[in-house]
Amino acid sequence: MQTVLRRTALATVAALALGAAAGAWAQDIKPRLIRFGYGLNEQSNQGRAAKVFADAVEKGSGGKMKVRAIGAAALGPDTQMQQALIGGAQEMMVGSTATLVGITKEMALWDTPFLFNNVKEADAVLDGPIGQKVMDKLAEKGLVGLVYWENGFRNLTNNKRAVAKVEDMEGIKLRVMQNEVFLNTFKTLGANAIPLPFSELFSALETKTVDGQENPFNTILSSKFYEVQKYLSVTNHVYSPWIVTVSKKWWDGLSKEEQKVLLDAARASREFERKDTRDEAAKALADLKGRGMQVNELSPAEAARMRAKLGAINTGIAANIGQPLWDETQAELARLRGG
Ligand code: TF8
Repeated sequence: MQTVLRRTALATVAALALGAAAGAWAQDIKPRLIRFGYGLNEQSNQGRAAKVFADAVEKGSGGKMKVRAIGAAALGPDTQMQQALIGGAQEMMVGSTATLVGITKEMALWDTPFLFNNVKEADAVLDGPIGQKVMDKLAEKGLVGLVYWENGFRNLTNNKRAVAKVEDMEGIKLRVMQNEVFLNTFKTLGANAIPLPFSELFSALETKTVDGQENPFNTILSSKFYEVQKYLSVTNHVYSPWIVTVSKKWWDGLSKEEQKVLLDAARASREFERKDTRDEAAKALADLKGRGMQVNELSPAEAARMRAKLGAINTGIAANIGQPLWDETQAELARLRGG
């Protein structure tokens, strides 16, 4: 009797499991239209990777899920798209982690000047438990983070003078991202820091509302900043990630299958994007010189002085994101550096 009962129970469990699996296949990928917004133009590294993501989603869903990638901030600057995602009016976007700091304070970790020495460290931390922990914080605010892409190491351009030492920053009207850490960083360096959305940057440079800006080589090239900027100083002062995010309101209504299609496609796009960005960055400097930019490096001594001056910023970041997260990151970096 016991055995019979047990057998029946097992058979029932098996039947239920089979039924659930069959049901999952039959109904769990629906036709979906996904508006995926981003700020750079289609010819940028961001635009190329958005297309790779769109293709991967289409393929992974057997053509049912369609991504409409919309660039050049046509759906608004980062902060506006973030609100649209939170409200459920837009499904997805990719943008700077820096513009998310007002929503999720832990994102400020990535704005720490000179946090990573190289892309290997950046990949390890961003794709590891610390990166995940910071990304998971978004859920409380109505966003789901899928993956980090590379924006890259940021460098300074301006129209006033070649910046070879901290003192050269004095009085330069510098556009910064809309975030306290960037504002403080460049105030500390003596610049007149002015927060502006990226979508307004080219015209602000053109009309001389600001003298300069800072972004990776790729963006200086793809956004044609070389047309309106003379000096390029290789400062590598911070590594900026991009982050692919989803409206949580919309995400919660997706099946597990659909969520997996998006996550798999996001991971594939990350692999493509980082390689593409690094390949482009390696050639971009020569290209920018060829287009007439005057490029200078910082001597190791001047770079060290700049770093030391920015040390003060770190205390504020640690306090903001919480000392435990700061300490955990420093420990992880020490481990990666073999310390
Ligand atoms: C910046 C960022 C931009 C990104 C992009 C629009 O300077 O580096 O590249 O926000 O997603 O604003």
